[in-house]
Amino acid sequence: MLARTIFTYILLILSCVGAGAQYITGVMEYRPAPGQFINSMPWGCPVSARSLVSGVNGTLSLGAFGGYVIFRFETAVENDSDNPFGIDFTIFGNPMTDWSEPGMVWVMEDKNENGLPDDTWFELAGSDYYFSSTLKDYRVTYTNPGGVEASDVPWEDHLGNSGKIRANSAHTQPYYPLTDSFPAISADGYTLTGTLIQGAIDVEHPPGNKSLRRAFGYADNQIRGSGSHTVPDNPYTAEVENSGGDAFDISWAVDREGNFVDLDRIHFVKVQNGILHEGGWLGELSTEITGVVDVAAGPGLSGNLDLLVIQDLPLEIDTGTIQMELFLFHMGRPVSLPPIQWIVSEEWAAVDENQVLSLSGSGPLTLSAFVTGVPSLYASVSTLVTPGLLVFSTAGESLSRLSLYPNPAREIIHITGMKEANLIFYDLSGKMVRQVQNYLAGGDIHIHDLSPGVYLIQIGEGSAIRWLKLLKQ
Ligand SMILES: [Ca+2]
Ligand SMILES: [Ca+2]
Ligand SMILES: [Ca+2]
Ligand SMILES: [Ca+2]
Repeated sequence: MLARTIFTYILLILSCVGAGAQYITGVMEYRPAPGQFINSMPWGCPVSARSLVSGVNGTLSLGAFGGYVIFRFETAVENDSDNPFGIDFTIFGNPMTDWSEPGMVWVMEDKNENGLPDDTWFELAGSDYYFSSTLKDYRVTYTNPGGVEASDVPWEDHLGNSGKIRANSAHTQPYYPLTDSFPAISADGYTLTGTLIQGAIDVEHPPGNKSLRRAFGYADNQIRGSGSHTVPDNPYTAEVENSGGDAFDISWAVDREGNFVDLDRIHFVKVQNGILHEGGWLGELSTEITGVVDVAAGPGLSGNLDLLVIQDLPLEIDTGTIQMELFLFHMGRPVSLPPIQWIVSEEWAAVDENQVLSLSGSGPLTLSAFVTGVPSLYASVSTLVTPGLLVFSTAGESLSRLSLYPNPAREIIHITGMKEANLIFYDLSGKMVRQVQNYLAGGDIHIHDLSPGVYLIQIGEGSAIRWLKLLKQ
């Protein structure tokens, strides 16, 4: 009877942890950056780091840029070429559609077999590793503002930029890691070093704030699926397959010079927030993770392994030419770029054979690229082109002093700064939602029937177009 009870108990444990799947077995270090979740449960205390052990439903925030956690697996995670899509482990976070908080991932093999992460870290090169905007060895120093309540935490980077991790009313505890919980962090200030990526972030249009998902290779980036934990997502498709979450291939590991290192196995993983950005009402961008699982070996799953990636354009651009950056990957490693065909949504935009974008007009713009002859290898980016120079109407009238008020607005707006003009309202997808003919400056424009959100108002026509941005509440 006792034997049977024990047997049932063991079966229960096995089914609870996913029939023998390997999860994190220990956390070696948790060194968060300041952030709205730090020093509070359940996301930002030392015990939060331990919540990652043995499953995928933990709660850990890394705070702002550079905050990190290091954990280990009991048995090495093998870089097994039989794994689905070449993927070796999956990290789960809490991203949402259009809200990613990308964390960089580093791996280490316990070469000297002492059970400690004192060997060499190798970065897993994700899609954004290759963008010119990515900065390696980026250093940020945070200063403790002190006090027993939330207040802004000043930061300074090694390039001379500075800013603050802003306190918000939803989180009232101090954001700087407190000495009682984090004795290894100086109570005055400390510096965190890592790889900084730019991301594609728009926090100027609440409530529709966006931090777009990176193509592949980052934590807290792809949402969770409903399949078995040990059967990974295919990171080379945008869709969520199998377990979802963020799939990682040890074969992406590079040394400091960016050369691939071909590791056979790893024991330690470091996840580190790679973004330094305010998230508007969502607070600073901070990577969260909830657990990590070793992928089950075994062939039998196939899928697309090629991916074309274009570096995101800023939300608004105003220059005449821009060097586009695009990369073709096979199993996450860049291959030489084959001939590319571009499709532009506006005839005033063109991309030449050196991937230089030229602009001779303004308005919403979408650019798509595909590998010549392979339309399924496809990527696209969107932006708004605004005239960077002072624009005059055909009558020589200056349009430089346009103003729109009130803004934000609910019911009625007014535009001044010109005599008479035709107005066209667009939503952010580029769809025309309203036209006003022969509008006289200062007159009422009723907007109560527009849905809340951001609109772009085109004022004038032809060579005299100017744009204003309206936030409808
Ligand atoms: Ca692999
Ligand atoms: Ca070691
Ligand atoms: Ca996928
Ligand atoms: Ca998150």
